[in-house]
Amino acid sequence: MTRFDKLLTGTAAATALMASALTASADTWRYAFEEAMDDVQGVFAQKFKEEVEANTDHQVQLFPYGTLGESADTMEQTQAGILQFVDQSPGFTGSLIPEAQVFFVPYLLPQNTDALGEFFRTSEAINEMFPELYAEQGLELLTMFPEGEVCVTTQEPLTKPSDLNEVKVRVMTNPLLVESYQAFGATPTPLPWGEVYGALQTGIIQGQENPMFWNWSANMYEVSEYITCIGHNNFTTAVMANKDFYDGLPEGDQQVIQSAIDVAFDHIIEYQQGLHAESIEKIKEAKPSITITNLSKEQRQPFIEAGKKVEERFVEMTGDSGKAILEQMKADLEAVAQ
Ligand code: 6CS
Repeated sequence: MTRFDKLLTGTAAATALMASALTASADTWRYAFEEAMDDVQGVFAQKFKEEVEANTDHQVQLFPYGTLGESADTMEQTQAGILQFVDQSPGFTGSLIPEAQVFFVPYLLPQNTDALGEFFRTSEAINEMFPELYAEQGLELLTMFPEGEVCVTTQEPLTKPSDLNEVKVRVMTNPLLVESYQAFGATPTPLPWGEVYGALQTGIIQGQENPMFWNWSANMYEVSEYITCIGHNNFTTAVMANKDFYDGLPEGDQQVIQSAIDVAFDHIIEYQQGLHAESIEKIKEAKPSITITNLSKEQRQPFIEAGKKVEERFVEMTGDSGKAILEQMKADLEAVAQ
């Protein structure tokens, strides 16, 4: 049984939202995210709420995953102005904003949380280029932040791309992630989150990828025998507001929102110190038979080679705009590395 078994879908989610919209006053801002209250996105959202409520007369009502449907539903609700804030990861934003798939170019991002924090704080691509692309979709991009190294769960050992031959690996609904797992030799299977546990349990898929905190908290270890970190990615997420709502706010409220985002950002970077290692310990304790492996530099090399094709595909898929973002991100990462 997962914590998400009570997922509301379709009509039920819409009814819940309507009911809450009717009871919420104009002073209440609604904020949906893709995880549970005590997961990374939930910890961020709680800090944001605390800051906003301490500094304005507004209340922030939080909607964790499972209360309003899938990521695609909460994005629609935000674009429609029913929700004021949403956390949606680029893994689900790929068809809306193709350039956001840059976060799935393998081996682009470093794994160190502090370096990533500095990158997201200072990056011109993140802070100047992406907001324009989100604005075109009616969204005010407030921040992006890392959620941890992504590792792959499977039923059999994974040390080289050929181990993924005929292995169905669930990916978020993002075309470039499909390209990545094809390049790695697997059979990628895009699915919304709510279908993943059941699909692993029934053997419809054999693997999936996620940060270690999520492999623990969403019980991915229960339906997997191996967890392998190949170093190919770090999970990125994005928090945004409905743009009309945001633009219509008094400057004072916009400033409170921006500083609440800054406080929550620092908090979430700090919160994640040691989280990957702690999650590994919890998984091993809950399931001693599981094998958790960090591939060596040599073992990663074939995955790195395969990943080069994916970067080329990203540029083909997104043209000059994607190429400019990719180049800027590389320059921003280089500046942080120095
Ligand atoms: O894999 C997913 O779909 C989910 N993974 C994380 C870490 N957060 C939310 C997302 O839906």
